[in-house]
Amino acid sequence: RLTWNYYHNLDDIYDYLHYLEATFPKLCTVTTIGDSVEGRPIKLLRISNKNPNNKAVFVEGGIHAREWISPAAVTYIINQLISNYDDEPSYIKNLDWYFVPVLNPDGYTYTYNVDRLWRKNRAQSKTSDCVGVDLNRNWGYDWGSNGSSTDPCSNSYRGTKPFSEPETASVAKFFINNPDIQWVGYLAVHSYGQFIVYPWGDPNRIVEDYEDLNDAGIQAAENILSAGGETYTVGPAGLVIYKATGISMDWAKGSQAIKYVFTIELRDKGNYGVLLPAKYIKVASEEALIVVRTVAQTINNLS
Ligand code: 0X9
Ligand code: ZN
Repeated sequence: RLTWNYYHNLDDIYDYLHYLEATFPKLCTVTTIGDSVEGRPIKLLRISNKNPNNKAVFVEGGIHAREWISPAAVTYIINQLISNYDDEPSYIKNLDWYFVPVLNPDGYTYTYNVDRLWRKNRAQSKTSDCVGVDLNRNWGYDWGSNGSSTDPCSNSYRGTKPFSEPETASVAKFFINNPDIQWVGYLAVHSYGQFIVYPWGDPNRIVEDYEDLNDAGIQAAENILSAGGETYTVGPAGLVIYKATGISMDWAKGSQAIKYVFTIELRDKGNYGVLLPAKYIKVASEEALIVVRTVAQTINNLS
């Protein structure tokens, strides 16, 4: 129902999720965790064998509208896990997987139809004619300070308060409403730059289990290389990329105490940037899948 030869629109991505639920009803469940500013549903796919002991991993895609490789890679990962689920190793099947391929459906629709370089959501400001909040500056952990902007015209505008936006608030609400899910992983998929980074977004703070996260990140980057993929730089986000606050990954670690939390910046290193040609979807998505598998293996080795 989907292909990975070109970038699909939102309707095709959502149709694909419902196709999976209809085709694999024992494994796949689609829910709407909330609605965007413009009223589009934010859809979540759960893949689970319903083993009651399973721990869980959340995969967030499409928070930045113009990073089209992100929803493409997240749907690719879903497709790879589901198409041969029975033959997947136990490190995959012993986890429950929660995928949001497009956390910013308004922005994605806008970049698809109107302005290819749109990044933020489509919230109207009360104080400015500029549109949009950077949803990756709007989360309720370390919100504010100078890792984000107070200017509604900025591409890193943080919004008026933590979780001011329905897109980020929907994820927080989903976590609050499901206190029994035992989260062990949170992966945010972005482009570009070829990074595998972990908290914090603030370069002046060091995460306490730095070594565990770095080891897993290095292992993922090595696995990508030995599979013939590209070079990925591993490290703390604020140091190896730049300072950013109110990001989802920091909220997952700092507020939800999730152990394995990463942001992946997929291909490339700036030649095409967010305009990555469709012929690279499969190779870039395969690299994202390797990160997912490596994190799942790392989690499996814990217990
Ligand atoms: O700025 C962001 O939100 C991410 N980069 S992107 O080019 N995809 O917009 C980086 C988030 C990772 N965190 C930090 N760099 N601190
Ligand atoms: Zn991004």
